[in-house]
Parts: sequence; C-alpha cells; structure tokens
Amino acid sequence: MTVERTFIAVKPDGVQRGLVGEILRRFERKGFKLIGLKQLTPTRELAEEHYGVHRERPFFKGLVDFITSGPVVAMVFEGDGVIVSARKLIGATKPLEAEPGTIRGDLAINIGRNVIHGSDGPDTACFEIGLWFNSSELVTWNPSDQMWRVED
Ligand code: 3AN
Repeated sequence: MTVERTFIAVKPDGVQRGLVGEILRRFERKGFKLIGLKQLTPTRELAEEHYGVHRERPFFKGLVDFITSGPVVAMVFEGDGVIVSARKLIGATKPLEAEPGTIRGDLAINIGRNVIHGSDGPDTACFEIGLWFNSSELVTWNPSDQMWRVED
C-alpha cells in the first residue's frame, strides 16, 4: 500500500456541538498521522469550490450557507489507505444509514447536519488539501511510535 493523505473537516454543527476532540480522537486512535490542523470560517468562494461538484443540485445553496455559517476544523491525515479507511470511520452520507460505530452512525441524525467531511478518492483528496491548506501548513514528522503502527 502507498502512503496517502486525505482531507477531513469537522463541519460547523460538529464544532458547535463540541465534537472536535471526539472526532480527532477516532483518527488518532486508528493510527493515522495528523499533519495539518486549523480552524477557520470558510468564505463562500472556498465553500463553492469545495462543493463544486454539487453546484447544480437543489441543496447546493443550503450546503454553502451551512458550511460558511461558523467555524470549521480542517485536518489532513496521512497513512496507509487513509482515504478509504477514513470514509469507513465516517460512515454513510445519510446518518440514518450509517452503521453504529461510525462517526455519523454515532453522532448524527440528519444528512444536512452530518458533522464531518472526508475526501472520497485520491483526486478529490489532492484537490481538497490544496484548496484548504498551503503546503507550508502541512507538517512532516515521524511519530516515535511509528514502528508499532506499521511493519516497516
Ligand atoms: P459525503 O459528504 O458523504 O461525501 P456527498 O459528497 O454526496 O457526501 O455530499 C456532500 C454533502 O452534501 C453531504 N455531506 C451533505 O452535507 C450534503 N448533501 C448531500 N446530499 C444531500 C441532500 N440530498 N440533501 C441535503 N444535503 C445533502
């Protein structure tokens, strides 16, 4: 497996509900390495670019209104298979379809308030990391317990 990076964001509902630590903890416990972390209230321009694929959908304006309504905690995690694994930790888009044990399955009820975003593939991850972070904001480091997470 190749080492990958993915973009994760705790949305305004997750921040307002005090779920940042709970969500971050799940990725850390899994063994993924946090290499970027910041809090910001996204501009409309950033939100519209981020959700550009949904531009023609009826929920687009509401989605942009919501994501720009307050602080978002943006993160980049690194690790083997992190893109697919993060999507599994997050759970299905519709919280009522998300399995218990997943972030949305445990912490959300409504599709419009589903607490977290995670990149859905390698191209999206690359695009979203570049959209939300400058390269100088990403930190390269070696956790001292790395050998306990991976074989080599
Ligand atoms: P995911 O966040 O699981 O990748 P996407 O990319 O299909 O899901 O949708 C992006 C976001 O758009 C969702 N997280 C959700 O907040 C919102 N969304 C998707 N479908 C709907 C819908 N039918 N009604 C309202 N909001 C939606």
